[in-house]
Amino acid sequence: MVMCTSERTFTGMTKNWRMSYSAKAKGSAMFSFVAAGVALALTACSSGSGEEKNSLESAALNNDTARTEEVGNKKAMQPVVEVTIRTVGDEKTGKHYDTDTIEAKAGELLKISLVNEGSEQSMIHNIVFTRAGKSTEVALAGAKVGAPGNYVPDDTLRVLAASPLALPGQTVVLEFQVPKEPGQYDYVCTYPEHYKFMKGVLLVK
Ligand SMILES: [Cu+2]
Repeated sequence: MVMCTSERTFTGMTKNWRMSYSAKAKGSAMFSFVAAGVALALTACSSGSGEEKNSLESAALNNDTARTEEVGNKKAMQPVVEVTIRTVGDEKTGKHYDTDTIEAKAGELLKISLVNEGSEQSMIHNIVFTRAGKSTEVALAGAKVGAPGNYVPDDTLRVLAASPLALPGQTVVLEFQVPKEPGQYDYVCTYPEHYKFMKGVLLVK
């Protein structure tokens, strides 16, 4: 497929774009970008090879292929890095995360599994990633939001990503894209008063 050189280039560009987008919007909106990219790539290729394919039909026919490629390329081009963090301790022994530093590469997809190993009823935790030095402010704002808002303020300037609440014995998962700017970020549990003990640093390199 010598004549499809442009397809390869174009598809590559589309995939990168989709990936940077995927952290914010999973699902159909994202997939439509992929489908559009495939349609355009096929059109570009067809015009070179002389085949006459309707680009929309091609997109429809290749939906499954695109999805497979999407999964395949996601693995090949931007793996999801999985990290497990446990919350240990209780009111008496002191509650904390089992790690106070997470290292990540700029822009990578991070899948955090938060395992709540607490047993007391008040051992309700989450993990919220914030801008550097903003974890206490975010936690205090979260406490005001209260249970209806999962103790997370609606603040996209300071909050990078937030997990659901994990009750004692539960595990919750948070997947997000690490900031592209290397540097230090914070994470904290925003359940009331927990920020004093449950916090750490996300080092992006
Ligand atoms: Cu907590």
